[in-house]
Amino acid sequence: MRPAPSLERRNTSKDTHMARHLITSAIPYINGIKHLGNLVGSQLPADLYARYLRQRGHEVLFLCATDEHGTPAELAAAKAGKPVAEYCAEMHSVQADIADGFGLSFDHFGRSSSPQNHALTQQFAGRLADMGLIREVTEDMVYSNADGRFLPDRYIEGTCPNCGFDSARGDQCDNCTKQLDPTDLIDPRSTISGSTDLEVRTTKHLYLRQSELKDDLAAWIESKTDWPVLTTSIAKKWLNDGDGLQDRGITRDLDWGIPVKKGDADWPGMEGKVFYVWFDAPIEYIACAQEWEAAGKGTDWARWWRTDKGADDVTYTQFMGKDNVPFHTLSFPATIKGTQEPWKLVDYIKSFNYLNYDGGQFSTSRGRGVFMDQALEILPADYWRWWLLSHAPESSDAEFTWEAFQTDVNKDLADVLGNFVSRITKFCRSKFGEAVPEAGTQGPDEEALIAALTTRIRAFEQHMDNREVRKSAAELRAIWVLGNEYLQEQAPWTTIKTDPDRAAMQVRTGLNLIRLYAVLSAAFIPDASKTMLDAMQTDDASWPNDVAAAMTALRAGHAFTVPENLFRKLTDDEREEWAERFAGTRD
Ligand code: B3M
Ligand code: ZN
Repeated sequence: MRPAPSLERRNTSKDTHMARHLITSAIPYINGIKHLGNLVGSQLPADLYARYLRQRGHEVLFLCATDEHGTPAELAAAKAGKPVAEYCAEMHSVQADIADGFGLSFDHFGRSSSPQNHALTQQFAGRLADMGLIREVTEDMVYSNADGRFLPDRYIEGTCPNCGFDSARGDQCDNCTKQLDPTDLIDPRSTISGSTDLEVRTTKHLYLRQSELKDDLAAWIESKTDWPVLTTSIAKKWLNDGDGLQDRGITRDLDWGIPVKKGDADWPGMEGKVFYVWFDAPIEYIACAQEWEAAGKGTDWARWWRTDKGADDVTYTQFMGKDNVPFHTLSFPATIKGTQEPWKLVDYIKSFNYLNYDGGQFSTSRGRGVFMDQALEILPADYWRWWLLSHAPESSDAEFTWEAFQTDVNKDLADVLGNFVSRITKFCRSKFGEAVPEAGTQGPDEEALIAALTTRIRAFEQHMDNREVRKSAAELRAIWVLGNEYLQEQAPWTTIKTDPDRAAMQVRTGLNLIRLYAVLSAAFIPDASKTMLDAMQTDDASWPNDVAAAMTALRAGHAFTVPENLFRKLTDDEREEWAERFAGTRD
């Protein structure tokens, strides 16, 4: 029997791939402006994916926030001579503005110090305690006589027992990434005063019994066969070493942070202590959705986060640098799983290697490399977005050099894409006027072009769906090149002398390519994409599911304008000036 017409319509007319995607980027520490290596390791690829999925018609919730607790915030505020809360509020708005400048399309940019995160973190801790997963440990902590206080992990530096690096922090060695306890360090010193007059005193702390969840977590990681090897190899390393799954202290002796409470209730013996920043930071992913709702930007946060409230059909992807992987593959899932409540677990963890700067590392303390605010001072966001994404450190570390940046920007953006747009529009204006010319019909060459485009666009979609950033960029570049090759071979400026109708058709094909490029490139270079659509005087940004149809979207007679140059070339002088400026002179 035929289905009822209404049902049939529902089944056929709707985009059958419509889905719901929750996307989070690792939340940047509040202590200062991030460099381009940080940007390409989390926020930028997350934005690329969010923009793409929205374009494909999916429902997306894209969240990020500032990570405001812990010693980095305290230290930075002290250096700035400001109360921590005031410092954090200021830096949050600085980071939000810069994110905006890069076109990061967060649905909400929250704060881990929000009331929502306070309540939720305390609620999680209380629930974990009820589940028997928290134990109170009386332990020996490092106390600094000179500073008159216990020193949290990050206030202690010393030599790494694992690799011998002489500036390992009390929580982790930046050189070999080993997670450490401060008492592991050789020759420890206070980073507040530099004092080595440290002693060990007794104090009480809460530990999350992650070890209880080891088998569950191991089976879960084992089931993630489609995750990047970088992600699963780090997770498995921690699981197999046992290292990542030792019970973790989740409280600290600090003033600034989320007070230790059992839900709403006081936690006897824990007065004056706060939760460890790595306990509350990932919980902010959830609290951020509550903040998003509280800000009136959406409704029903639970629909994204609670599998009993509709989140079971959400696909959740996290983006982060490799140093954050242990916390997202093991610690945070332990927090979630330990509650045995129906919280949404991550479905895919996309992690990145490091981007290095010109033969070394980016260095915040030495001002080495380009920081996000400086980048926007010297060039518009799209230049950076394109270069960083097309060089995303996926399979290995990558390196930023000014030579590569100049060469690639000039070639890909100015010569290939920009030049194409400018040649077609200017030629059309001079020979046919500022409207899509009517004459001529497409032939075998255009059919071949459409076939080649179709193949590449389908490959591009595949790479984007798989969150393969570099491959997507390479495919997009190849799609731009197809247009250039077509133009070069067809040479309408020659054709017009013998066959003006055919030249008109070639130009019409080129103008439609511009619109197509605007659509396909939008997630990478949103500003240029908008300029192209505006120049084509269309708001038809529909995805080219049918490439042949997309190539006739702009009909004969449709008016357009010649845009300003989309991208300019970077000069040798600029390259040299910038290389010198960002080489790193201590402030
Ligand atoms: N703030 C570290 C970082 O910015 C940390 C990430 C937290 S994600 C929950 O790399
Ligand atoms: Zn080390």
